[in-house]
Amino acid sequence: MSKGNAQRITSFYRKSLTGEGHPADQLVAYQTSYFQALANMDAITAKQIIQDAIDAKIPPGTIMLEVFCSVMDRFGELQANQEITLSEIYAIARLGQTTIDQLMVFLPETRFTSGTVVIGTIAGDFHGMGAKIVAVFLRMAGFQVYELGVNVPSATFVDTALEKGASVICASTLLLHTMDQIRAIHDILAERKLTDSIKLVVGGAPFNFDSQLYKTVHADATAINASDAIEAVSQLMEAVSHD
Ligand code: B12
Repeated sequence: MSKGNAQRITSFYRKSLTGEGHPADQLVAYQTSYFQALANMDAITAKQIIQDAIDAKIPPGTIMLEVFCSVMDRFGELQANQEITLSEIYAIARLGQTTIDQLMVFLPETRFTSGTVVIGTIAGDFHGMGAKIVAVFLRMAGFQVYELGVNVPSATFVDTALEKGASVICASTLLLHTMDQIRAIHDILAERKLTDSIKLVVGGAPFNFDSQLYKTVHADATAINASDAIEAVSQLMEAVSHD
């Protein structure tokens, strides 16, 4: 992919996905009511709030990142402070999954012209929503994306990338103790002399808490959310095509 092409894809989709210019207080109102609906395990109200935000012409990508993801982060804080139980988080995550499905309909994929990507959540980790949203955004940006799901062994990322002709592996983890598995993807790539032809992008909560952590696991890049993931993947696709 040419440099101009990568930049065009990135700037176009960033704009259409995140819809710059929506008043912060409008988003805060949706965040507050959506948070409340999930906390009450009220699926009907949660669905209605998301529909209201769509009807108010807030771009679905913005709703996904600024309402859904922000609210899940807030539940993460409550979990860390032990103000909410794991079984409650589990039930809330199930409701969250229906929100992803509700919004995905409004985030259609584009014809594949940007390159091929393999994505999954690393072995030992069953947090699957982040990788799923990144996959949706990458498809919108024209990437062909192979989703491996959760609890994926490091070697499977590499084997699938080779099989599908992918130039980028996207590995997600939300747990700190799975860092070795992420690093193992790089080690397998290095062992097979593939580091020039297949690049590694990592993401998830630990990488968002520490922006330099990706270097420790020898990844090529990280991105804090699905919108920024488009840019990171586009740049690496370009690097591969120029090598
Ligand atoms: C929901 C949730 C769960 C659900 C998951 C359900 C599911 N189907 O996914 C359940 C209840 C199962 C769960 C279980 C556990 N959880 Co949990 N969980 C969460 C919570 C609250 C939200 C995660 C989430 O889905 N967020 C919404 C998604 C969309 O956001 P995201 O994943 O961050 O993804 C975005 C970005 O990070 C980025 N991104 C993500 N992946 C990638 C990949 C690439 C390549 C790129 C570029 C970008 C990118 O883009 C995404 C979209 O914008 C987080 C809190 C948090 N702050 O993350 C804790 C959290 C991740 N969990 C935590 C823990 C401790 C656990 C358990 C160990 C608890 C336990 N005692 O058993 C277990 C682990 C189970 C396992 N082995 O996987 C901790 C992890 C702490 C740590 N340092 O390791 C957190 C941070 C909570 C906390 N603050 O303590 N959890």
